[in-house]
Amino acid sequence: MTGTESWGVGSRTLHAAAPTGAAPADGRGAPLAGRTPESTVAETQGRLLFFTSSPMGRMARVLIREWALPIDEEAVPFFAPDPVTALNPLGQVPVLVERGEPLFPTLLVLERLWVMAGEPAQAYAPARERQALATVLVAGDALVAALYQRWSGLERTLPNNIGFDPGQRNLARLLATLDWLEQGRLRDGLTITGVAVACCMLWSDARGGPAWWGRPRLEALVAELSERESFRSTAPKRWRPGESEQM
Ligand SMILES: N[C@@H](CCC(=O)N[C@@H](CS)C(=O)NCC(=O)O)C(=O)O
Repeated sequence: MTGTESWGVGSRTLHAAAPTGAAPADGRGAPLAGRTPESTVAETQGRLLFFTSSPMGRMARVLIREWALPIDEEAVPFFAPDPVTALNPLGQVPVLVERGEPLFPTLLVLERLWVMAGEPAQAYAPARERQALATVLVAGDALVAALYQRWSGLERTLPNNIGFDPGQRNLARLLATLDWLEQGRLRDGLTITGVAVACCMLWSDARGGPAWWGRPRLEALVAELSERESFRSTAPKRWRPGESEQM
């Protein structure tokens, strides 16, 4: 299968315009300059592959909706490594496909969406914030890895030869990153880093992940962002191990 073909599975949704109407005066959520809902529909520039409840996929979907980007959203079934691996050797989502060229991992996808949106300064200042965004994404990997390990139910097959529990270490890494962000590394409003950390922690809540609250700036930011239509319309379903619903 090439990058330009469709899976024939999942659902596709085109987001033609920012769902909450006019952009705020501070430019948050501003659509592309000169773009109308009609022209956006006519000029679809790419497609985003994601798993329905994926936190990394949600980051991209939120930004597509906030910025009314001409990207077709295409859900692929969890867990479908083969078709995803045909595009991304890591077998992970999100993957942004433009003119048949797949783009990953998440950091590059989010930065590409920011460029497509006209590089809104309110959302991202790469020189100052790239380290924070990259660190949040690594912490998100740690969260996902810790919960996958827990849910797999796989038993120990050897004595512990490394002296620590990798799942616990991944969760500790995540929580230390949240402390680090809390020390003045989060801006108010819709920023890419804020969207990224909010998507991780809201996914964690929906999956019975670790307690992360008690960090006032982060709590306030997640509460504010989760009220936006872009977050409401992409919220992951609640899921616990053993439930039959798709993860
Ligand atoms: N480091 C990757 C992480 C992406 C990731 O973890 N995606 C998850 C869904 S949130 C996934 O595809 N999981 C399936 C797998 O790991 O095989 C990135 O930045 O894109």
